[in-house]
Amino acid sequence: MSQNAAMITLALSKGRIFDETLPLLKAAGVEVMEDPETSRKLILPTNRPDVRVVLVRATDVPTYVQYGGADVGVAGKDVLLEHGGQGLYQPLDLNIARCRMSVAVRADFDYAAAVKQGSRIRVATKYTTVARQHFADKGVHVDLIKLYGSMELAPLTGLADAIVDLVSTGSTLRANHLVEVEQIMPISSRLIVNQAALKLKRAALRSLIDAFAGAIAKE
Ligand code: PRT
Ligand code: MG
Repeated sequence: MSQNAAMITLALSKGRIFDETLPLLKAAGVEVMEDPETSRKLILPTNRPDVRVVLVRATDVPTYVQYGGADVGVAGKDVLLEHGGQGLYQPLDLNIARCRMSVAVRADFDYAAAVKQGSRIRVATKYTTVARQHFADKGVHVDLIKLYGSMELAPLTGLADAIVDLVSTGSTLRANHLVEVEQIMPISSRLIVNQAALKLKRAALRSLIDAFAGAIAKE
């Protein structure tokens, strides 16, 4: 548990999750006192002495909350599916940082032929859990290549036939002459809570969860 029993520690990642969580926090009466884009601090105070924000990588948010380095956090469904969700209570879909998980290929690649039952396809992705399940459900043998970024490059260089990646506007795919051939699932960010903290700091966490729920309902 984060050291102080009266303190609630909220884990956020910089960028879209931080930016899109701010209005929900504000509606819950919490205002972050520093701008993570200009500050080098990793722990940001808020207007509430009992609430602080810690900045971690998006993929590390579930890990911080699972082990009690933070009591609560905001993480994308993509990140949660890869993490597995152990030790996490997921009370709310915040409906922010929305996008979709999709399959994309080079425009000249015949995806329909490549995913005929019993066939084999080479897929590069950061999201190996989701991709493995998706192709297993289709009865397609998949060779997965784990990447940590710039997935779009894989089909262009011959590293893979296809990628599984997040798509929002589609402009990254278009800029790299890739086409989205299948949507796997819609993605948004969830509020996650450490299960032990929920018992030990029940009143404080409940009121924060309820305030977030009220803020989402208003949108
Ligand atoms: O960027 P960094 O390496 O630090 O970490 P991160 O990529 O894990 O964090 P961040 O802040 O980029 O993403 C945090 C969360 O935002 C993700 O876990 C998703 O749940 C959500 N999200 C929403 C997105 C996007 N939209 C999105 N478009 N995450 C990534 N992208 C990327 C996508 O991977 C692709 O490279 O944006 C590109 C596509 O965007 P379009 O608009 O060109 O289609
Ligand atoms: Mg990113």
